[in-house]
Amino acid sequence: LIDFVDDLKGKPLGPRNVAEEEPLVAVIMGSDSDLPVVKAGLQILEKLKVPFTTRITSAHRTPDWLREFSKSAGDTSIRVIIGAAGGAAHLPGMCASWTQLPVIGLPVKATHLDGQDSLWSMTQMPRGEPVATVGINNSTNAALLAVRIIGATDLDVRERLRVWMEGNEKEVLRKDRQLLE
Ligand code: RP5
Repeated sequence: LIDFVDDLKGKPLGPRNVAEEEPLVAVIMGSDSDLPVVKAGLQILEKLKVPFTTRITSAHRTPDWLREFSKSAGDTSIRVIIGAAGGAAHLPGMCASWTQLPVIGLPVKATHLDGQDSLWSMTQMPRGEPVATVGINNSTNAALLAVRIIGATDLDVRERLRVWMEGNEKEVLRKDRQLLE
């Protein structure tokens, strides 16, 4: 990837609705054992300068805490929630039932079923309670989807994403040309 931060130099930044330090994305997970998977997504949020917060809110071990967090998230600076979980993976679905914020489900490969259990669980939400689920362990896409949702109304974030995508395109084209050498 190109250093997209360099590409942004000299470009004006648009006004922000929320102070830089206030999190726009909450990344919640069922266990600290999910962290290694979540990490790539956090790096994306860091790169694109989207402030985030991370919490451990297990649907089964700390149900009251998950409920409290989910019910109050909408009263804070948070605009999108990424819910990472393995196994039964009820976390993002339960979270979605307690908030009107968009919830992105990140299925984590944590059991002998290789994350398929979590993927299926997250996608089988009942009508009226959507969870936007990404691929197994794909925290990069979970973060990028969160960035897109924020970027729908935050032109500053959208511009950073555009530059980042341009960098990806250049990189793939560079590899394509390398094949001919
Ligand atoms: C889920 O169970 C967590 O999200 C994690 O992916 C999985 C295993 O948790 P640990 O037993 O490693 O804490 O709730």
